Amino acid sequence: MSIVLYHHPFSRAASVLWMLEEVGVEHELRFVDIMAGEQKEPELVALNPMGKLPILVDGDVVVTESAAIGLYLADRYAAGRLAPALDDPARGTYLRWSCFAPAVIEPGLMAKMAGWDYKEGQAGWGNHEAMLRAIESAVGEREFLLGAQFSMADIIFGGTLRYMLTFKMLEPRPVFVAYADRLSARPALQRADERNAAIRDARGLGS
Ligand SMILES: N[C@@H](CCC(=O)N[C@@H](CS)C(=O)NCC(=O)O)C(=O)O
Repeated sequence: MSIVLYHHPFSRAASVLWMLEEVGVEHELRFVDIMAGEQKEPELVALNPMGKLPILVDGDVVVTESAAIGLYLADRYAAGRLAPALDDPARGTYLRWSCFAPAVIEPGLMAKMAGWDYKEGQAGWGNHEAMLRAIESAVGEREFLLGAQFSMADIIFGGTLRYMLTFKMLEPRPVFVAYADRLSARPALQRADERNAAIRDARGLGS
């Protein structure tokens, strides 16, 4: 099997499992005990100098950064289905919100939660209320980010939103919750959740 995901169910690798389920490509999971610090072992640092999960290895290709893993998988194995074609104008919206999640939502919510002092004009994530309005504009009036068509951008962006809502890092505005509910209905997400829970239980990791 050529695709290997270094995985722990309490890490962003849990969302990559959802990506793999949506893409429908064969893969192997390799458990990394992040609580014991295995991600800092030389073998893994050789793959990801950050010493972090997730790491996806596909033959000779190593991809880290959850968003990059999703974009890679969609382009390589689900082009035209989970990723708009290179000449499809929808690709602009697709890339826009795929990058917005790690570049704006994640640091923006972390900054808010940790009470960071920063200049909105200099920090890439900017103003908190503007970020919330941007999220609303993305999902408020359409089923998925591209309209009726679900795409990898929904896993990258929506996966972040779901996580932030679950851990109460994002205020539960009705349109955010409704979008997260639409994502929760995806069979591939339900399969991924079940597999993550089974690994958690088998390893006695608690919830
Ligand atoms: N920007 C990275 C973040 C990766 C990350 O922070 N991973 C966490 C788990 S979700 C991790 O490995 N933490 C363990 C550590 O830093 O030692 C991504 O999106 O993949």
